[in-house]
Formats: sequence, structure tokens, C-alpha cells
Amino acid sequence: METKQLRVNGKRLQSTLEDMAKIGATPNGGVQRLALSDEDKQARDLFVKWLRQIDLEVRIDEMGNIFGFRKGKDNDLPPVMSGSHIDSQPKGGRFDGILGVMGALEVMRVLHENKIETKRPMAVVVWTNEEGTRFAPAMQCSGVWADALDRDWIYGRTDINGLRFEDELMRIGYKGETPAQKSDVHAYYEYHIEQGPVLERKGITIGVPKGIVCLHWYDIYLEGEANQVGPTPMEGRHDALCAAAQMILKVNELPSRMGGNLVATVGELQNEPNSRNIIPDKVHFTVDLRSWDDELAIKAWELVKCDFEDIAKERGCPIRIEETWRVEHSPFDSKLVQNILDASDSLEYSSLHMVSGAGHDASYMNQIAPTAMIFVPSIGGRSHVEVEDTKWEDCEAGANVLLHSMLQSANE
Ligand code: HGY
Ligand code: MN
Ligand code: MN
Repeated sequence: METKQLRVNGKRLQSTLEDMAKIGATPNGGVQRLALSDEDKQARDLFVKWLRQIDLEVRIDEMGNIFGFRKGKDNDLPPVMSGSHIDSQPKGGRFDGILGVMGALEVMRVLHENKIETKRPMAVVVWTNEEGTRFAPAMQCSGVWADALDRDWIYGRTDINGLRFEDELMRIGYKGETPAQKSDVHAYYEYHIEQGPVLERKGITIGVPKGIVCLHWYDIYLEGEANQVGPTPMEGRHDALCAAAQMILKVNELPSRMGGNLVATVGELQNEPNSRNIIPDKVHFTVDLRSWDDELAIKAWELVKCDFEDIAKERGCPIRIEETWRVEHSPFDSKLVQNILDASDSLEYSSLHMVSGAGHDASYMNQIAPTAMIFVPSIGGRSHVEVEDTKWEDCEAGANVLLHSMLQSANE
């Protein structure tokens, strides 16, 4: 068949997504597949089985990244790669990450059953721990592969129960032999739900991000003085939770203080001893800052860090600040972006140039290879929630655009 006529099998894509959604299914229709959990392992095992069914050469590296390689006519040429992540948020959705993995798998299935030979080899990839919710930071293992994050630092990261990344990776049997080291990649495409409201609001099928914002993650630790809430006068208390509360409001005010073009969020908080009749003496909370403008995000951080130090002093609550992680904003490769726009046009899908406010493994891949992304609408603009949803016909449309964008790159 002429490659221009090729289309993905939308029903098969839907059924693979439905099969994956059964793994870690939550009562309200979402998924919980935390990185390196048993559910993550189950989904990985199923994915590897599917790779082998279409004769892809499977390689698993020392970070648990899974690659499925498809030969081309000239296997000395750098491959065209596509992938995303299988891990999810604690109460995550059925499309975040997994749509990009299943979309790339569907592309490989179409090429396999139509016996399409491409000039270049191709590969589908699952990056370990994109979410960073169990083991912070995010995009860890694409970061190691892109030589932007240190393998042993990631190996030593612990979850809230003190379990180490490396031990959990070994426990699920995915600490592979292959070094997690970058190699030449001709083009990297990542297919993903938009996770925002823009495409749905504008009635557009395909989002084509010009790039991804910068992401900055910080961890704040406060020490107070615990005491019985009854007899202890308000005067002279060192209440770590009140100090945190003031700081959290400062984070929330930051975007307007900086004149916009920034989002700032405190998403995680631990409070000890977390008993209603004890003044809290240990608090940890996280700060997530994002902007297309890296300098603005750094300026915002310097500003709010001063506020934190003033509040800590005023309340007599010593503070420890960890500048945990920063990844620069990533402007995508204009040629690959054009490939996606052209593929959308030839398939007669509407498309829109936009920016990704969500982080993706493409942030790191963009540092070492020509990279671009394909978005499809999120219903209600919701994501990282159990109600996350995307129309099946949009899933099919995005996979068709991925198919033809990858073919364009694989034959040049
Ligand atoms: O944080 C993010 O945007 C992604 O889900 N890791
Ligand atoms: Mn994602
Ligand atoms: Mn996510």
C-alpha cells in the first residue's frame, strides 16, 4: 500500500488503551500506576509482550527505559524514535503518558502488518518515572539518558516510605544491562494529551507545541516547637504549619507579582505530628514554578525565597530549602513541527500552534535530538485526575499524525 494511504487502526488503539487502563484501575475511572510499583511492572510486562509480537528488538537499560527497535533499510542511520511514559499520578488518568506509548506502538503495528520498509530504523520508547510523584524529580530517566541527570543521584532518590529508586527498579525486574546513555537520534516525536483547555475551547483536533515551559521544583522544610495546644499561649509559639501557610500564600501571589507568564503551585505538604491537639513542629512542602521565560522563573524564586526566610525568622521556625530540580524551557525543532503541521493538513485535521505548560520527556530529548510533540484535546481541559478523558476519534487522529510525521522523518 502507498504509505500516504496508511492509517492507524483506531479500534485497536482504543482496545490497547482500555487494556492498559485495567492495570491500576481506580474506583472512579482513573489509574494508579506509580513508578516502579507492581502496577507499573504489570503494564511494562504487557507492553514488552506486545513489542515482541511484532518482532521488535527489545532493549531495557539500567534505568528501566524500555526500547523496541524496528529495522530499516540502512541500520547505520540514527533512528526515528517516539514514546512517552507508562507511570501515572496517584489518582491519574487513563491517557496521560500511555496514549503516547500506545500511539507509537500502533504506528509500529501498522508498519509491521503492511510490511513497510523505511530507510531509517525506528524505535518506540517507554521512559521510566516521567511523573516524579513517587520519586522526585520528574522526567528522571529520559533525563539520565540525555545525560542531563546523574544516574546514581536518581538511584538514591527515596519515596515517602524511604524506599530507594534503584532497589524498587530491581524489585520489579527492570534494572537492565544496557547503559542509559544517549545515542544519535534523527528525530524524536512524543504524542500526548494536551492536559489543558485550549484545543477543546477552540474546537481544534491537533495541538502542535512550539515547546515546553521551564520547570523548577523546590522542597521546603520547617522546624517548629511542638506543644500541647491547650495550655500553650498563642504568644511565642513556633508553629511550623502557620509559617508554611503564610509561605504558601506568597507562592500563590507570585505570578501576579511577576506580571504573569508564570504559574506557581504548592502541591504537596507533610505536617507532623499531624495531631489536632499538638502544635505542629515539622512541615515539608513543595514549590513548582513554570514559565516560558527561564529568567523570570529564577527571579520569582529569588523573590519568594526571601519572603520564606523573613517569615521563618519572624516565627522562629528554622527553614531548610532544597533547590531540587530545574529543567530549562525547550523550544522544539522547527522542521519536525512543520512535519506535524503538514501531516495534520494532509490528513485534513485542524491544528494549532501552542505552548506546553506540562512537562514531558520531550523536554530532555529536545536537548540532544530534533524533537517535537503532538497534542490532542483533553475533555474539560482536565488531567492528572481520574476524570481525565479524550475522544477516541481524537486519539486516532493524533496517532495518524504521528504515523505520517514519523514516516516523513524515517525516509529522509
Ligand atoms: O509535571 C508535569 O508536568 C508532568 O506531569 N511530569
Ligand atoms: Mn505525561
Ligand atoms: Mn503527567
